[in-house]
Order: sequence, then structure tokens, then C-alpha cells
Amino acid sequence: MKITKKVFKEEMIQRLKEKYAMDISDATPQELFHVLGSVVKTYYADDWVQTWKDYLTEETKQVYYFSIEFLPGKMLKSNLLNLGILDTVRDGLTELGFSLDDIVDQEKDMALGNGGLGRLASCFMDSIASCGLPGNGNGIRYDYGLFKQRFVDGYQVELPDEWLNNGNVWEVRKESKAIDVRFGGDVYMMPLADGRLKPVYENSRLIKAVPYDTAMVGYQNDVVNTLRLWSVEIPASEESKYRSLEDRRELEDLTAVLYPDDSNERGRRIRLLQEYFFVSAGVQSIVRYFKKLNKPLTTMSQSIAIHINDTHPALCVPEMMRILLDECDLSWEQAWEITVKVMSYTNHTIMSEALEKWPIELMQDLLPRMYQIIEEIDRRFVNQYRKYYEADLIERTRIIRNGQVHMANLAIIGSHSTNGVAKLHTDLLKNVVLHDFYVIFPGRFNNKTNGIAERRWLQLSNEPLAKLLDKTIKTSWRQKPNDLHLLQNFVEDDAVLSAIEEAKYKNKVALAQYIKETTDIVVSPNAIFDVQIKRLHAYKRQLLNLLHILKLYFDIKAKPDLQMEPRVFIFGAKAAPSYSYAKAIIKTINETAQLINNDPDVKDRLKIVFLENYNVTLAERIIPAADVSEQISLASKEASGTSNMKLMLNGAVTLATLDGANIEIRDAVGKENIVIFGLTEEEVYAYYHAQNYNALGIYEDSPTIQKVLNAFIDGTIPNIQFEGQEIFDSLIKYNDEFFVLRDFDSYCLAQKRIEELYQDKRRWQQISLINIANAGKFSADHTVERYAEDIWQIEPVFAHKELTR
Ligand code: NTF
Repeated sequence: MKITKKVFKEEMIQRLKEKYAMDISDATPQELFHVLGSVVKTYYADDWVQTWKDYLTEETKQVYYFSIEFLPGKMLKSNLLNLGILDTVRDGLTELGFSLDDIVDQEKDMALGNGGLGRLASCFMDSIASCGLPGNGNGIRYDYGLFKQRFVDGYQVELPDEWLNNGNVWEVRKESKAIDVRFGGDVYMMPLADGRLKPVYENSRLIKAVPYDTAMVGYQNDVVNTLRLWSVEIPASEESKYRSLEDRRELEDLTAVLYPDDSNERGRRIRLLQEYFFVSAGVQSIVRYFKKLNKPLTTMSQSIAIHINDTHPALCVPEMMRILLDECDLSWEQAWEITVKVMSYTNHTIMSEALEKWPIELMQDLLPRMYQIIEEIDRRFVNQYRKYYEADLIERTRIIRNGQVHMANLAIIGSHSTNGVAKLHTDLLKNVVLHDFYVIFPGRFNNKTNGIAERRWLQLSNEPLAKLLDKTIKTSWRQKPNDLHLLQNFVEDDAVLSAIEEAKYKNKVALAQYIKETTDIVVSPNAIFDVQIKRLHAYKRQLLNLLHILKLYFDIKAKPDLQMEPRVFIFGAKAAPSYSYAKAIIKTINETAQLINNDPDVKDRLKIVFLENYNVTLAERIIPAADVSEQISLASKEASGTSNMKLMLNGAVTLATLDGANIEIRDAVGKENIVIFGLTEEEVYAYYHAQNYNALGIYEDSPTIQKVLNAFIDGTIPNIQFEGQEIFDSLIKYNDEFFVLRDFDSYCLAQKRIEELYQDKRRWQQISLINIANAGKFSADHTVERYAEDIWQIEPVFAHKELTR
């Protein structure tokens, strides 16, 4: 259907009248947003239904991406872009007297995730649909998303994110597709007359999982996939069991909140139940769908792939086994073969505190049948492999060990593929972290370097650059991100180089205005915008950035007329509410900002801006305006990173350690077009092996480091008596776990190099251009295509469509 401006305007006027009984001229932006959302929904409704039908009638193999987090951000503009009606709608609204951007502001940022893991899941959803791949998301519809962050006296304060307050126009509640999920009580196996065993449940509870579906609209290709998020309800049949209000509350709270830790696992009952809840609902509904196809269960892997995004959905393995054994009467061997073929797993971190483990008692208590099945998987694993490998190796890889269920072990043993998210990360999995598994299952390990949805991170968020690209290299890059390469031909073209700089400048002006409005800090768009945006975590080393800022500050204090390129250091970061060290760093950065921003001696050479409530929407504002991309984790610790890719795509120059995907970015742009510093992963491991890292020694040998660190405890930075000491101790008393001091000098030199490059204007413009031109490689479109081919064995649907048309 061709949507013209005229049709669109009429529809808006009519629907607004129907819904709010008013003329459009009287509508508020909120009302307009809701009406616009429902109009947009009608534009993809037919394709959504058709996509479902096509998958069913053509028996297309589909992937289900199970993730406990999705971080889509706002969806209005993305849907308009993908439907190909962004300009039509924008112009139509203008003619009606409204601005699309004001309406966009009304949408709540959907933040059902913490950081990289959840955002990756959402970039994948966009790319899977846009590549015409048959794939769906499966997750939890939390009533409250990731907390809203406020700063009060420089401290992080967490407020609830009531994202559903005004309703959610994109979701469709599908009551008829609800699923019962069982937990708790006791289970024993009863022998039947024919010798089979059937589970009998006593005192277990049933809860109802109700799906809410959201359309994942493909980029101008008529494909509309589904993100299915489950919400808990009490089934009518169980009403009588929930007499007290507390009982009800406990249950209804199951899908109330997202756990706000991005790597620490809090051993909480609710969390384990959440995991089982969306896994069980998802897997049951998949099997129900598969049965509609009337094919033998043994062929399930030809129709279905299930992806386990990090370990949180690892219960997919025993849940699929349960269904095949208890409900479909397959033998263990048959069920196991199917399960392993269907499942695949991605590891997203090597931080050991994030490797999920659950106490046996808790699992037995909450999920007794799951535990029985896991025990049997474990028993068979040990039995099968102890013939071939030494006992120690089997002991280290088995699932149940030291009173705990090891979820990564379950995911690896129960699936046919385990992948890391960048080359270095995958190598570390193979050679260090999961080496024992690599010995047993070498063929299961593979790399899939992360990627980003270039539609959101360039087409939508950076219109000045996108328009310039259209003018310079035509528009094919919008379909094929690799065509950004064409820009490379303009690396000597002065007009294009300055135009890129102008686009950046425009974005910096816009960000400067936002900074003024939200923080009252005045920054000059002529300064270097130096950006570090990511969760606050010790290994990501926001502290290293801060130490360097303090060094610059003391340089200025020592030499008041010091010439330097003015800099604005921009931070965006949330700390897990229980992570007190991370919160101490936030407080310290905020106090340092107060000190430096208000010191007249600094004369605008330095500014620190810590923007509140970093989320997808804020990232969309910051990234297009960034000059420098800070990717400074300790080598080996950042599995991949994805903000590095987004910033590069927007022409920022990367200042990085050789960690995660930074290495692949360096390989893509060439080492002259990135600034690398710091220990390598080998050097880090050499310290671990020799156990000879000595932070105190580094401190004692360096007057600069002494000066900077003493500022934390001698009152130079005000109001951080407690936090300053905590940070100082982490470095000196506890020997600097992430080698911040070891990398400090190297980082300062790298920052100097950034300044020199920036001062050579043309050189900087060229580096910026080269980064944009080589960012296509990191499109999530390519990443999901590789998952599709190597892991999921699914094919784009156009192939079919072309044939049948
Ligand atoms: C994150 N992991 C990693 O820390 C990032 O390096 C990576 O880019 C993203 O995953 C996506 O792969 C997590 O968020 C978690 F939860 F695993 F800690």
C-alpha cells in the first residue's frame, strides 16, 4: 500500500476525532503520539499477519532469540523509517501544524535491559527483520524498566521507570495464546502400565504467562517479525490458592522489575523464577506451534532454532527435555538429540562474577522437575565423557558441582554451538575461560563479532551525516551498509572533508544546547567532545579517564597560561544500585566536575559533563556529536563493546586498548586511524601468571600519579571523604585490580596524540571519514546473517517470495 501525505493526514484527523472526540488542532503531543502510533500500526498490520502466515504455510525454519533483556529504546521513528514513510509523516505533520520531534519526545524509552547485552538483542531484532530472516524475540515484559537515574548532590539516586504509565501503543496482548507455567511443590515419577514414567506433581503452583507481541518491522521489505514478551497473571483455576494479598503480590511481582545488575548475579528466588517463567512459556509455545506443522518431533531442528542469549535462558535445555519426555513421550536419547540440535548459546562476558550459578536447594525447591532433568543430563555427561578424559577435566565441566548448578556448563553441554562476541573474546573462551569445554567440543565453538543496527545509529540519529552521505555516495549504503566504503574515495576531497566536519559541528551544537538545558553547564562546540558512555564498572575504567582529567587540571594549575585544545569530557553511565564502588566513582566524577567547571583558572579549557540517566535515547543524542570515543577497558575484559562501533560509524576517533572489538576496529581502519594504548591481553595474563603486579610501586615511582591520587584523599576534590578513600584504597591497598595505574602513562600519551591529531585539522577530518567508511563491517545485518548461516541454518524469506510471486 502506498501511503501518501494526503491519506496520512486524513487518517490522523479522523482517528484523533474517534479516539479523543476533538479536532486535531486541540490535541496535545501525548494525544498525537498515541494516535500516530495506532495509525502506524495499521500500516504494518497486514504485513505482520502475512509474515506469520507465510512462515506457517511455507513451513519456514525460524529462530527464537531468548533474552532476559531487550533494550529497544523508542520505536516510533524506527518504524517510520523501516516502513519508508518517515518523510511523508514528518511533512504531513508539519502541514497539520505539528513537529514530529515533539511527538517523538512523548514516547517512553523502552528499557527492558541493562546495557550491551540487551541493546545487542534489540539491534539483532531490527537486523533479523531487515535482512528478511524469520526470527522472533522471546523475553519478559517487565512492568518497570531499568531505573531512572538522578544525581542528588552528586550521588546516583534510582527512581522507578514507570514506562507503562501511559500505556504502550506498540504491544498487542494475546490472551488466547497464554501458557501455564508450573513451579514449586514436589514431583515424583510414577510408573505406567507400559513401563514409562510420568511425573506426578504435588502442591505445585500454576501461573499464567500472557504474551504481549510487538512488531519488529523490517527495513522496507514487507517482513514483520515478532518480539514476544511474557507477563505473569494468576490463572482463574488458581484464584482460590491465593488467599492473602501477600501471596498474590509475590506472584504478581514476578515480572514487575528488571534486575538492575548487568553482570553480577544476585542469587535471588525471583530472578530464578523469572528465568524459568519466560523460558517455559516460550519453549511451550514454540512446541505448540511446531505441532501445528504435523511433522515428526525428531525433525524439529529443521523447523526451529532456539538461541540462548547469555546463560539466563539456559533452562531452555531442560525445559525442552521436559516437554519432549513428559508431554511427548520421547525417549531420553531422542529428546536429547533434538534439544542439542535446536539450541545454541552466546557467551557475553568472561567476568567470573557473571557466570551464573544457582544453589541446588533453591533449584530443587522452586523447579523440582528442572532439577531432576539437569541431574540426569549431568549424570549422563559424566558417564559418557569420563571414558575419554581425565577425571579433573570432567569434574570442572560438569553441570552440578560444589552444591551449585552451573548455567554456562548447562548451556554448552545442551547446545550445538557456543559463540563469543569478538575475535579476542572467542579466543579467550577457547584458550582460557572455557578451555576445558573446547577440549571436549572443539567443533561447537565459533566467533560472531557483534554488530549494530546502522539504521538507528546513523540513519535516524545522525540526519546531518546521513544526508551528506546520500549526496556524496548516493543512497545504497542505507540498504547495504558495506557501501559506506564508497566514502573512502573522498578521503582527499576537501569539500567532503569539511562537510563531514560541518555535520559534526551541527550535532555538537545540538548536544551543547541539551547540556545547557539539562545541566546548566555551558560548553563550546569548538572544544573536543570526548565521550565515554557505557555502564559504570571498574573494568571499563571510567576511573582512568578521570585520573587523566585530573592530571590536565593540575597541569593548568601549575601553568595557568598552558596552551591546550579545549576539551569537554562527557560521561553517561548507570551503576548497579548495589555496586557501591561504581557509585563512589560517579560521585567522584560529579564532584570533580564541580571543582573543575567552576574554577576560573581553567578558563574553559576543561569541562566535565556527566549526563543523567544514560539510555538509548540519550545515546542517540551523544554519539553523533562525539569527537573521541573512549574504549579503555583493561585488555581481555570487555567481551566486545558496541558503543565503540556506534561512535566509529558517526565519525568519532577511537582511543582504545586492544580489547574486544576494538582490535577489529583497528584492523578495519588501519593503525594510523585509531589511537591505541595500554597493556595487551598477553601482558595482562603475564601479570596474572607471575603475580607480580605492584600498584604501590608505580605510585611511589611517579610524582604525577601521587599528585593525582592524593587529590582523592587530601581534600583537593571536595565532599568525597568516604568515596575518595575507597577509590584510593582500591588502587593502593588492594593493588589496582584493573591495572589503572599501569596504563596511566600510556593513556596520557595517547591523549596527547589525540590532541596533536585534532590540531591537524585535515588529518582529523580524514581519520573521521575513514572511520565512517569502514564501519559498514560492523553492521548487525552482517552479524545476524552469519548467525543465520552458521548457527541457526535459516534463510531469508525473500528467496521464497520471489519464487512464489
Ligand atoms: C556485554 N555483556 C559485554 O560486556 C559487552 O562487551 C558486549 O558488547 C555486550 O555484552 C554484547 O555482547 C553483558 O552485558 C553481560 F550481561 F554479559 F555482562
